[in-house]
Amino acid sequence: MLFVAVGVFSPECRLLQSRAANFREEPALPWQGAAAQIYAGAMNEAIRPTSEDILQASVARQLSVIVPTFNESGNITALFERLKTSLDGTSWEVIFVDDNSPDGTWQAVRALAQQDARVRCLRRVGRRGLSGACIEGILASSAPYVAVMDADLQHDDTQLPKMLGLLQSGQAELVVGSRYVEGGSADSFNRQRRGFSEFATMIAKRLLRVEIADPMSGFFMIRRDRFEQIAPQLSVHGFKILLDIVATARGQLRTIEIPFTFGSRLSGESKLDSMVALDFLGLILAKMTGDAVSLRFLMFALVGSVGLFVHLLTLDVAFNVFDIRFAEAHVLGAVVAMTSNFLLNNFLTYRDQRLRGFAILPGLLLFYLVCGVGLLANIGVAFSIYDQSPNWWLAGAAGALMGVVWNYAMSGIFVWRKR
Ligand SMILES: Nc1nc2c(ncn2[C@@H]2O[C@H](COP(=O)(O)OP(=O)(O)O)[C@@H](O)[C@H]2O)c(=O)[nH]1
Ligand SMILES: [Mg+2]
Repeated sequence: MLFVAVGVFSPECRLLQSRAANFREEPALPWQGAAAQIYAGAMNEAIRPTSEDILQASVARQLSVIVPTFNESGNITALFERLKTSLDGTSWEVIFVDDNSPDGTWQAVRALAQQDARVRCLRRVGRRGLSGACIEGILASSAPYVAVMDADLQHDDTQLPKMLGLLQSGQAELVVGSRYVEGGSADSFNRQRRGFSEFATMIAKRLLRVEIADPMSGFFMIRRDRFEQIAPQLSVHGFKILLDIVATARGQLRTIEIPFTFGSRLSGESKLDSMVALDFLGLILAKMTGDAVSLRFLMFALVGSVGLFVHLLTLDVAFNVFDIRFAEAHVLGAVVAMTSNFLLNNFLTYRDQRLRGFAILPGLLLFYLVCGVGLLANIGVAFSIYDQSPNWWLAGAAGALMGVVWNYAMSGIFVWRKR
């Protein structure tokens, strides 16, 4: 009912209103006019809007601010207070997208949302990832302009009105808060972080032909219609959503960068660890190959080659040092290699869906099973190719490829399945 009330009284429903008006003016049959009045009367009774409803419906939200959070409970209220001040006079909302933070960030957000309707909480369970959180938050909102910013007050909220003005006036479709244009700075970075950030920016610019100075920024505002166009091609993995947006748009997004000073974190810790470099590499690879090459598959194959080395090493030690019979030493080598592959994949390839605690044991047993069947697939393909043309390396390589693809596909489904 609430939806109907809002719909009938919202400006977007002009079509509905004018149809209703026509209907009243030109009844096709004599009884229709009266019936329409009775019907409208009953409707009005049921959905009679309060003056507050009408006020809310007529003020269309201009800006949705999306804030991805993970363990940021100490920053929520402070950020909201800052937004209230800097966005005074604008119709806005803030959507916190929380990945079920152990520190209860989502509870802090819900408590705030109970007090102020401008606050919304999107709690995601069983998922992690900054880019995915931002994409879902943007797609769950409806204002014509959307901003993305950190929860920790490192991004300068006082720039938001200026960013909005640039979009509303049509001068830009994307406005980026930049640390690397004149007037901007990232003084709070330590040397190592600054080095990585600058190196990654240089690589991104060269390889993806991204023109802007700070494609790694996490602070930007974009027109909703432009975002919705490119959203289906964006990666939900990783941390670099702005880089993904700009690379995917291939220069078709009118962009303005405005300087800001990247501040210090108010409370909590940075979530970006050294693995960000891997994510970055994955995004570059995916964008350069039109999403044909997945970093996950490459990692899986790489871990597989490490496994071959581990297998041979174990076989060598068992057979030559401990005098274990060849068949047993070979089986031992296979089990050790599968175990180390499982651990490496759990730590690197699937670190965003990492199995922890008790889940590790069933995961490992399933991995053995998947690899066992993979070995049969490997042998089957190799034999059938060798039957047709006795070319040992072609048959061997085809068998090995079959094994890797099988193991990758099946362990993605059964071992590290998304929960
Ligand atoms: N929803 C969600 N938010 C995340 C995740 N990782 C980081 N964030 C949030 O993304 C923002 C940027 O992360 P932060 O640790 O501040 O990175 P830094 O500013 O580069 O050190 C912060 O608001 C984090 O709470 C995640 O996996 N899921
Ligand atoms: Mg931050």
